[in-house]
Amino acid sequence: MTSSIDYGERIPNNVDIAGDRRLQRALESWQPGFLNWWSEMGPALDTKDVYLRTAVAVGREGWAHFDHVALPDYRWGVFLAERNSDRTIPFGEHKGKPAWQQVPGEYRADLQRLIVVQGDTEPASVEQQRLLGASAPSLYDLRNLFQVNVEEGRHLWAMVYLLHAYFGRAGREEAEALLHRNSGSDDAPRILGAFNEETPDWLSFFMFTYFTDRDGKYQLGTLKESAFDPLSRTCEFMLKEEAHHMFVGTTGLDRVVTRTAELMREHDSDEVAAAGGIPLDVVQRYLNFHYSVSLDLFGSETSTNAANYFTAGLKGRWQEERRKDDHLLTEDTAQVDSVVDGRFGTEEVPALLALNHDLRNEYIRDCQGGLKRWNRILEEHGIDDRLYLPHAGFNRGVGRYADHHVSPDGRLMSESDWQSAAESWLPTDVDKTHVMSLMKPVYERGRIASWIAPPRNGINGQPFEYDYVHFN
Ligand code: BYC
Ligand code: FE
Ligand code: FE
Repeated sequence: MTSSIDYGERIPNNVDIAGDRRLQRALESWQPGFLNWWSEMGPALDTKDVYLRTAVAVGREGWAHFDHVALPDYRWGVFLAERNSDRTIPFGEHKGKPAWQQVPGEYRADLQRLIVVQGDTEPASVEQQRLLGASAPSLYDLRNLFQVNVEEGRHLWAMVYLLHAYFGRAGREEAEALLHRNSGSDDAPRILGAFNEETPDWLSFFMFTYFTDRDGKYQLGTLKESAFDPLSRTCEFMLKEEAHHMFVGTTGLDRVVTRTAELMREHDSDEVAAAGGIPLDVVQRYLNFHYSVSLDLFGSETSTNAANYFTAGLKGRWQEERRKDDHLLTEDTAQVDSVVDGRFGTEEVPALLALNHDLRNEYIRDCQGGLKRWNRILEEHGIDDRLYLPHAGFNRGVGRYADHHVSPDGRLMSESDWQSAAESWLPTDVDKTHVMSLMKPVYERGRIASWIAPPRNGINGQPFEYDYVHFN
């Protein structure tokens, strides 16, 4: 069955907001604040309209509709995946009981906290990407940026709906606070570290959508397992949109590596900066940075929070239902990567404590896919250099490695040795200046900046030359 979405409503939705006057009034009174936030903190570039995808239905027959729309008129809505009324809780101490349609009192604070943390990241990323429109390498890329931005805005709506619908007055206050914290702000920063970093250029943007949106994929995947059914259904729908964000990162980096490889061949040198390219070692340093700050988003390797969330049924494991164990984990142990007596080793801990480590390792495995693709591109161009994922202990601010100094190739070092080598591992001022110098907008149809190859395909079957964005 497909429930279609009525775009005549002020807040398009498939959760019958109109049937609950209190909720409708609460969301309608939050909406102007959101629109105000969007105009102040959202995309700074002025455009007439953009070729965007909007959710129109939630069902098998597809859910997306493409059209040129003015950004401020984009219809941010509330869409949940269809309800399965037989759904039972897949893990934890309530395993096998019916999924919750309301929030149990004893889990109110924890669930609210998880929803607020998730909700906080969504507008943060829009704020981080605010200025990128001014330097888009093509109209196709500009359109993809805005698509990601409007959907992250919608993900904020998704969490705000849950706060308003299920968490009463405290939820409404948290919904307000989501518009007041800002990425990088001194007095009211965003909650998680990576969301207070800058995304000043498009290489950073592609790294962010590859590595940081992918944390989103894994965190949403665990919340999709939640016993709280409205959260589960929300996350299931968000994951459909998330796939495109990661596509933007994956193919964006494919195209950067392709262009760099072409220039290396053409000039028979890895010095491609003068030719308007991004040298491979700069790509590696950006990768090292974004990967390491994204690993921090998984929290500590061992976490009583994670154990409590799991036991309560609030947050599961990646693909919980496919795991072949009792889904309770009370008797199990796990090996966690550690530094033991000054060397890398593992430590055995109760499996329940190791869930952040488990999720992080699923994520790392997924990240390897990009490295394979980019190295295949280098190989196809006859280039011997390779990109790699740094050691999980490199440049970490959270968890067991935070007190250690680890090189990208996995050596434990003294702090001073690490500091003096960091120049060759993390983006330098020279790297950033060079990358910024390449960030000149290209707004003519079918044209592309010097530092990136064009995409293989356009969006929704349109050619690369399509007029994805119109200006005033
Ligand atoms: N920065 O037990 P611990 C996305 C705090 S991305 C700052 O180790 P826990 C998106 C932690 O809150 C997905 N603080 O960790 C991507 C705790 O504080 P309290 C976002 C941190 O709780 C791109 C203390 O340290 N979604 O959607 O197991 C664009 C001890 O924590 C950090 C979620 O994160 C940090 N990096 O796990 C747009 C899902 N790490 O409680 C969007 C919801 C830890 O002692 N969040 N802390 O005051 C969670 O599941 C968990 O809160 C975390 C942390 C995984 C983040
Ligand atoms: Fe999101
Ligand atoms: Fe995303």
